[in-house]
Amino acid sequence: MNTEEARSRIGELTRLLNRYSEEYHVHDSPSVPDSVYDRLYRELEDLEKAWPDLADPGSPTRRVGGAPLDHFAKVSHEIPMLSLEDIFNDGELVQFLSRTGEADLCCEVKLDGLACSILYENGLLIRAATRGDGRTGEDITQNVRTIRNVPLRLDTDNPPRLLEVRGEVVMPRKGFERINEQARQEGGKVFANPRNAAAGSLRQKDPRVTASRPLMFTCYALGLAEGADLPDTHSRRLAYVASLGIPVSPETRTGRGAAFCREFYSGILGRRQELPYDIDGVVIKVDSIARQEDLGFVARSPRWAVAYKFPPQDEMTVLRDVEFQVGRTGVLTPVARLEPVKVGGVTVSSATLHNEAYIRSLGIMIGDTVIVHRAGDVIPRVESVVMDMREKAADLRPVEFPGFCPSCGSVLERSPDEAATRCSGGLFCPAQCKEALRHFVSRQAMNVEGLGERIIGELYDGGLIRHVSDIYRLNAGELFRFYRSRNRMVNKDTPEGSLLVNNLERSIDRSRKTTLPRFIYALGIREVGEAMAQTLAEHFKTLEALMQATTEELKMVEDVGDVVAGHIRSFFQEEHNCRIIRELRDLGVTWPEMPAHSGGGSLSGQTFVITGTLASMGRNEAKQCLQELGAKVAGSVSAKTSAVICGSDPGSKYARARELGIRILSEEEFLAMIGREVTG
Ligand code: JCF
Repeated sequence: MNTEEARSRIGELTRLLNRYSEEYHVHDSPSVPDSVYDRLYRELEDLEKAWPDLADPGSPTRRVGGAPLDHFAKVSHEIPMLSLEDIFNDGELVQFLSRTGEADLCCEVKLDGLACSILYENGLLIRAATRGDGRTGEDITQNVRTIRNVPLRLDTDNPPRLLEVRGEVVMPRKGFERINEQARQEGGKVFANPRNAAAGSLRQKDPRVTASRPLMFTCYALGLAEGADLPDTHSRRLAYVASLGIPVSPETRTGRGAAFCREFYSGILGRRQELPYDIDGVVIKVDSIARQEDLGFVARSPRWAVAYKFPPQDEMTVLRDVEFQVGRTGVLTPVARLEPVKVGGVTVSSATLHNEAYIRSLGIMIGDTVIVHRAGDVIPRVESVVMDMREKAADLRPVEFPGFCPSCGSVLERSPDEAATRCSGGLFCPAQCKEALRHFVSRQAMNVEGLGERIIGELYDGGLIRHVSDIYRLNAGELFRFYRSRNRMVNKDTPEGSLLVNNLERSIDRSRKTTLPRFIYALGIREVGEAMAQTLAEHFKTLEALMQATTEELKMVEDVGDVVAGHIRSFFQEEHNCRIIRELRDLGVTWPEMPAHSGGGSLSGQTFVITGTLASMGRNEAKQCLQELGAKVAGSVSAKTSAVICGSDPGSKYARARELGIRILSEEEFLAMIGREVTG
């Protein structure tokens, strides 16, 4: 290869790889497999090694360069980076709206991370800085270059001379959990929450460390701009920025008035847990830049925007004790008993401490003041210890780890890789048996209403049920006798007593008619959750086929690897499990045949993307309609998208679809396609 050929190939590879990287990290829709990316990347690396002078400053190989720093240089923000005034209730919202007058508004989510400024000169990333005090920040260019969704070069042939984009750097919750899990196993630094993890990762002296952290940037404003012909509203500026390949939030809507703001606020609050990153409120901005300039600033915040904060998810309380609970598969979970405290309107008196390694990494002691975190419906967790409160704590004592199962006294097994401690008692362990029973009757499994944790415990301890099949052998007479002998208030002659027993009998009977996916899930095979049970049922069609499947046959199923296949095989190799299944069927547990077709819907093979707000139904409902007809629903637009369904206020996906020449369907056309009446 001669120099000219190398130059052209380096240019081509740089462009290609940057496009693939953007598809992957910004749009979540890679058009080539990782293996192709890796091969081209290595080719580029080799060429750049052979011809170092030809390397493009925007090359993907240049993300991690530079040696570790011993300090961060100062950067002054020519246009100060503002903070937002917080509001907390509807009264303050109304006040804000009266200040802005009748104006178009742009609502966004408020990401809980670190503010950051990124400067592009002639389309190339040349500097990145923290917010600092708003006027002076720290130069973190080398670190920001390692953030995968930040383009090193703007995606345009005609870049502005200068463009400063401002936004938030966050660590998605999944990535946060992953790096913490790893840190716990390797004895590294464990972060209390994703925000701290993002901050710690961004202020790293060694950019290679930052590069190993799953960070994500989202632009929410512009700073300096020269030689750019900017649109005159905030929302259109975001769309412009997005067209350059800079990530912006998809959760952005424009509208007017208090009702619009309230709806956006509660809509996002309701979906808070579904978003992949933490948010702590919504931001409401006047959309017109001219109106923004009229309104101006007070002190350090603009008068044209507010942050409408969500109720906090963290509170402080005292750790009273730690107990160890045994789960269905024998795993011991340490549970914190807490001084009751209200978090987000719900009283919390216990919280998970995950596992022993977590307890050690927190350095927690009984009597400590702790921060509990409760998000949505998930189990509250102890997030951190307030070490400053230790001096005042009179009697602290260490957490004692049990040497034997607290339920059955069996030996505990500690697996080094899993960070889990397991009871080896199996079906001999009452705690494991009760949990298996509880799982079997749960709503997503056999759905036996009225058979909760307490009654299961009583029936088990009373010897009426041992295995799941015993549930279908219970009869009313036996139940009455049991409850009377236990001196309960339940007795055949009182209406409450007969009601309880009769209802229980009826719901047990109703649960005999089930579906194959539910039944498979109810068995409680390790690593077989609801989605896996569904997949297995669709693949094998009958329980017999699943029971007889070899490891090789199991591994042909999507998402089934060695581990899951191994668990399924060992479950059905256990004669005891097969006997219980036979008993269940003999006792009348049945399910209809799985439908033979699959992938036969009228829209099968097509992929849709939904953007904007649909008037006639929510997104989830629209998604379900499409899936029922065999279609796939993707989160972002790529060349593989069949059509984009566009509601009102469409986001950047609309622009992207236009760019790629992908078919765009109005809500009416969408409704017609799925065979729904078009109303209104
Ligand atoms: O997501 C955020 N944390 C966020 C912060 C979003 C915004 O639109 C902001 C901001 C801080 C200042 N806008 C301004 C002007």
